Amino acid sequence: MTDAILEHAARHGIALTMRGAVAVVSLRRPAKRNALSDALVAALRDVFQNLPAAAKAAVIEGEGEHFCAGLDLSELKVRDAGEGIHHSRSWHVALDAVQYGRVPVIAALHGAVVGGGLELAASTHLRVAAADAFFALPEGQRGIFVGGGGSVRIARLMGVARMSDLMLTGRVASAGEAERWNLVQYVVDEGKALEKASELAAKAATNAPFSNYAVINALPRIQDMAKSDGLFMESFIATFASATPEAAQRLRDFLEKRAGKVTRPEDK
Ligand code: 1HE
Repeated sequence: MTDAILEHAARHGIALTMRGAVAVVSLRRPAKRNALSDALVAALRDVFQNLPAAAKAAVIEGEGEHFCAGLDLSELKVRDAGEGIHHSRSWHVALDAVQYGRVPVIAALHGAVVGGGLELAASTHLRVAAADAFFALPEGQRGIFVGGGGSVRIARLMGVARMSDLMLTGRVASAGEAERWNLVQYVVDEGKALEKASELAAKAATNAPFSNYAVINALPRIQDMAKSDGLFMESFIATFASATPEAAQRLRDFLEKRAGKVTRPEDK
């Protein structure tokens, strides 16, 4: 990660702070509710394509009262077909950089998680919502459609029927509904999402890097495959993982009683 990328990103509303092995990426345009301008989307791409080597996991959060109000509507204009496709594809590149990078990314959500903000959240690997988070897809009300990968990623998380409900009726989902719908994996008290996401990221950062890489890069691709292709691919990934020196060391550590055991959940 060069200083030039960081400075450029900071000018366009993206800040990066290292907290141990966790890169905290912050949307910093609170006056515009962290609306995603074209420059901010490009900065997000640059930051995730160039995370510092010391980063073993990342958190993405939004400054101010809301995680993200989605596409910056002040930049929305009538585009010809070519321009429109390039615009949508630029989001796909940026959000692919979040999803298919080297490290797991955890979203800390609060307030509005709307439109492109929800598409961004869906490109991360785990989502933590504060109790005040709310989720909506107001594209239909604005006369547009999801263009940042939502028709694939959001639909896969919550299902087409629920996504259609949000888009057709303007329904706004609460944090509790989002958890029941599989959109978020954790709900915490208001003001606690960043803390919880950082704690989870710090845990993920202790896994073997190749295992994390396989979870974030192989799992979603295997879901896209036919069952027998997926099973075949799984055998390859499992073999690569267990052939790493790190796997050999970690297995020895367990067998020689130097590694932690799996323990019961605290609430049981
Ligand atoms: C914005 C945006 C924005 C706020 N683009 N400027 N997204 C939406 O349709 C959501 C539109 N926003 C809202 O519904 C609300 O702003 C919120 C629920 C997110 C927040 O409400 P609130 O009361 O805290 O803030 P506010 O007073 O509405 O907004 C504060 C300022 O941010 C105001 O500007 P100001 O100059 O008057 O101070 C708003 O205009 C500005 N602002 N949201 C631009 N989105 C790849 S395709 C993705 C397609 C989509 O994302 S569609 C969904 C777009």
